[in-house]
Amino acid sequence: MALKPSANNEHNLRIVHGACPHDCPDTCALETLVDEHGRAVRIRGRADHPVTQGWLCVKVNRYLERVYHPERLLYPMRRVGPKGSGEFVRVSWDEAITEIASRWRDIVAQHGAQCILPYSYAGTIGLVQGAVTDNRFWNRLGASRLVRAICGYASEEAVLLTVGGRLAPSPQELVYSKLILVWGSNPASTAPHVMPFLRQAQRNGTRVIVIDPIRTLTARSADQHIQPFPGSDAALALAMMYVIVTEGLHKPEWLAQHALGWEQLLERVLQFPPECAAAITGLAADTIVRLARDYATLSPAMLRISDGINRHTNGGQTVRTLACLPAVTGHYGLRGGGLMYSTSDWLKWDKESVSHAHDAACPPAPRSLNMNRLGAILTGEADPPIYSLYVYNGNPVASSPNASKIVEGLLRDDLFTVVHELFETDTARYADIVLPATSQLEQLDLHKPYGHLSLQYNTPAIAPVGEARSNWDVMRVLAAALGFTEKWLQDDAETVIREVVETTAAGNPLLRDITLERLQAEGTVPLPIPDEERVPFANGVFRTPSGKVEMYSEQARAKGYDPLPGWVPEVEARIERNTSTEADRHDPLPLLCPAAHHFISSSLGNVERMRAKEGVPTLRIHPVDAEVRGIRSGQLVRVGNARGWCRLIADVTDDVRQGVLATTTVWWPRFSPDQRNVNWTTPDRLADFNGGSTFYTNLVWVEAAD
Ligand SMILES: Nc1nc2c(c(=O)[nH]1)N[C@H]1C(S)=C(S)[C@@H](COP(=O)(O)OP(=O)(O)OC[C@H]3O[C@@H](n4cnc5c(=O)[nH]c(N)nc54)[C@H](O)[C@@H]3O)O[C@H]1N2
Ligand SMILES: Nc1nc2c(c(=O)[nH]1)N[C@H]1C(S)=C(S)[C@@H](COP(=O)(O)OP(=O)(O)OC[C@H]3O[C@@H](n4cnc5c(=O)[nH]c(N)nc54)[C@H](O)[C@@H]3O)O[C@H]1N2
Ligand code: SF4
Ligand SMILES: [Mo]
Repeated sequence: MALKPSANNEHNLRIVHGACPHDCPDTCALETLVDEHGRAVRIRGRADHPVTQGWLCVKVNRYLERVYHPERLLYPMRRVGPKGSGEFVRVSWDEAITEIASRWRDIVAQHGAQCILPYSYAGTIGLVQGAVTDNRFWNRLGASRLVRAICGYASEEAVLLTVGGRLAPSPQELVYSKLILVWGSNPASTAPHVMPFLRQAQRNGTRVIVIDPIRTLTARSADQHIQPFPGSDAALALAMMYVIVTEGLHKPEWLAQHALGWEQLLERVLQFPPECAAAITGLAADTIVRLARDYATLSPAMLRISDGINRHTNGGQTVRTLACLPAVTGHYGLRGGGLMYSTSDWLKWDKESVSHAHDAACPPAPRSLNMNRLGAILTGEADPPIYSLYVYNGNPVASSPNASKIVEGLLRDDLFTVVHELFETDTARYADIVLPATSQLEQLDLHKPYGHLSLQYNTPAIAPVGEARSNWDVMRVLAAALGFTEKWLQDDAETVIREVVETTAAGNPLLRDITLERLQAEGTVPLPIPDEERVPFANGVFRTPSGKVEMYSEQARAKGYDPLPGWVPEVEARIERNTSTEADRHDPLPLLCPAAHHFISSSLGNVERMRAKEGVPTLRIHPVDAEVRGIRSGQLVRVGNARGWCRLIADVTDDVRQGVLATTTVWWPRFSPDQRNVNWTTPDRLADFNGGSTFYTNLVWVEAAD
């Protein structure tokens, strides 16, 4: 148990500035209070930070329970039992590194370095412990490259094709909106520091409308909640455009000046009158008409999306269609209007200094493998096969789709698996070698948020727990063990940050006054964006090749996509009906599995307090759908399809619309019935754009299981 300092003994404590490392757009500014024994006794949000505003979310507020968790991995281990048994013995770091290096040397000699695959995603999204670790060593080795497409790859590409940059305004700008349309996004759980600005706007009279098949925490406090069928949103957006145009509420002059391909898009729009979209979305035509009028007339309107909406087989086209809406109404470039997706492109780190991919020491670029296909890759899709997998910042057995295939792959006798982790996750159980990782309080890093516009420096607050080492420190020793002598593989984290910041600053005036020393001294450093540039696209220039909103996109066409936005049904198409009868009880229904309030993907899923608050892995099912299947609340149910099944606890509720099922994720399989979670059912099929994931295009049957 962490000691709680009272206000009057806080002066004995050292305050260390940090950054929340998790995959959350808020990237909170942390203050860790450390006592004279070097132990962290408290963690809190910085009061002087414009977005953190002195508070942390429920997940990280009691972070020390994770940092000092009794099950932290403390030293390297080697497997002694069968794969998956969790039987390990302690070894030294030297032994572990020597064994990994020698196995890899053999694999490189026999099969080539491309038979080694790093697998990681967003355990920490720092520059050094994330991006640099994901690149430098692996590029030097010539390992297969991982396409990190599990989260927002389709929406990212859709936004880039349409407006040319992920340039969301900072959340503070929401107070200037007259309407905030929160579309397939649940900030009350997933970006909680957006909420005070949304509330402030509501107090000023702003209307907030949430579009989500589930009555989420965000939807509960909205002025209106609209529940379409999943995967139908592009049809809804096209029908909104239909109403806007036929009622003359669009902005023809703006479109003529700033949009490319409006005439072609209009032809498509005219195929989606509200009655037609009503049948696709399961909404009343009148709801669509009123939504369209509100969106066009309550100006400026902000369209808030995140990545939830893109995890469908039609996710790319859906986001492209949505990104055209603010153009039809001329909301782009207005303070409080436009598209609020991600802030990632306000500043881009110099790619080469992050990756050193073009350094002479690196072999030619090897093949790229999409992480969404991990199970397939390990069981035959990759040719030549993968003989070694190195996992860090990720927990694929819990969080990646079609998990039974992943487990099948991890059980291969000829696969050498290394997992670098803070905990013995379900994935770590299949490792041949387990390495202990530091937590954010024990490592150094620099963070560039994707939800606001301040850089956050993270100074280590405490010494590593046990023998834990940071991601980058392990890369450095592995590089040395393999005889890679380049300086950029040996530099410490601070030197790496200096290099990336200085190299980026050379080509970017935003960093002119931002030095490593300043980041260290201040912890939080706002990007000095001039006032007249704070509103994205205020000058009417978009970052596309034409400088316009590209409704018609030549780049999309060149990639083999439909060059125009539009709606296509999902690949696992739902049976379109609004009713349910006894005869329908065996029909499959779409199962959504969005983010849980108390976890971040599977991270924190082993912290007792978070698990207790989250309760149990439930299946939310509408009373009508439950009735025909004879399902009651509290009952164990089984959901499944050709990929696999899992058991969940039924929660009969009209929080989900009829014809749609929902669970929340990501539960650790270990803490789920049958040691399997919903990802035993989710597809490893790729989205329409960019190899994105499709977790939410998932039809399952559901039946009582007890
Ligand atoms: N508490 C918490 N916070 C998190 C995370 C977490 O796991 N827990 N995860 C982090 C990560 S990795 C990410 S990417 C972000 C995600 O942040 P969000 O995108 O806000 O979260 P999701 O829960 O993935 O999806 C948001 C909503 O989209 C809805 N949705 C799904 N499909 C459709 C559709 O077809 N149409 C419509 N209209 N709505 C749809 C879901 O019902 C869900 O409520 O959150 C980050 N923050
Ligand atoms: N069913 C379902 N599955 C989903 C989603 C969903 O909505 N539904 N969402 C998907 C999304 S949006 C995402 S982004 C992915 C996320 O997938 P992952 O990025 O794999 O996220 P986590 O499952 O949280 O696993 C991260 C792991 O990294 C570890 N870790 C944290 N910090 C460090 C560190 O510094 N070093 C090392 N070595 N390890 C560290 C944590 O302990 C944790 O076990 O999940 C996806 N999975
Ligand atoms: S998870 Fe998000 S809201 Fe919570 S502390 Fe971290 S950055 Fe802030
Ligand atoms: Mo994500």
